[in-house]
Amino acid sequence: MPDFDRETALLVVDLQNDFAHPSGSLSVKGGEDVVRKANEHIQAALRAGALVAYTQDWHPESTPHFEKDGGTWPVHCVADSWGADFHDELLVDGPVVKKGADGRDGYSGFSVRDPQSGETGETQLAAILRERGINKVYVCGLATDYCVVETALDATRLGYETSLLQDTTAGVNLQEGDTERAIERMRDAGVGLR
Ligand code: VGL
Ligand code: ZN
Repeated sequence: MPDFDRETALLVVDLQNDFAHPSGSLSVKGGEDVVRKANEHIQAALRAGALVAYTQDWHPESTPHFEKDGGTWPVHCVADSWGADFHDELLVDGPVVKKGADGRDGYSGFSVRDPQSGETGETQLAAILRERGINKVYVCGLATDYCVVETALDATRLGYETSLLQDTTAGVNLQEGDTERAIERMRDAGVGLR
């Protein structure tokens, strides 16, 4: 079990229907188990007075992120659609950061990127953690090989003592082994594996 206290945040990454529900457009295998396990951590975190912060992938209808517009992915997490909603079993009790609402995307919960210019910017997440005096974060959610890895790497870069809740995440695995490689990258960057 992670050690939660008032200076710790649990970051719950993208537990939205399109990733976590079996009929989501980018459904990740085991997504609903991740929701259930996340709920246990969320309850423990709240009991200990820790912050629980959530991210949502939040895309416009057209974006170079989507295959139909020249990118990689099937249409998913379009702003205000069912697919972008949190899975309805998820306990939501804390600040929510929507990534990409302005058409910029990127995988990390901390940063966004203009798909045309490549210019990067910050989301509200770092400010939320700063305001609460957070020094340690645990990361869980979907998907290990995209948004979870990038969020965890940014958290360590920003100086947070960062751990991945390894049984509370699952990967897309576009290529076989992507999840293992993502875990290697986190380990190499000093992210704790729990
Ligand atoms: C994600 C693929 C595309 C994620 C977001 O949340 O990991 N993956 N957009
Ligand atoms: Zn996306």
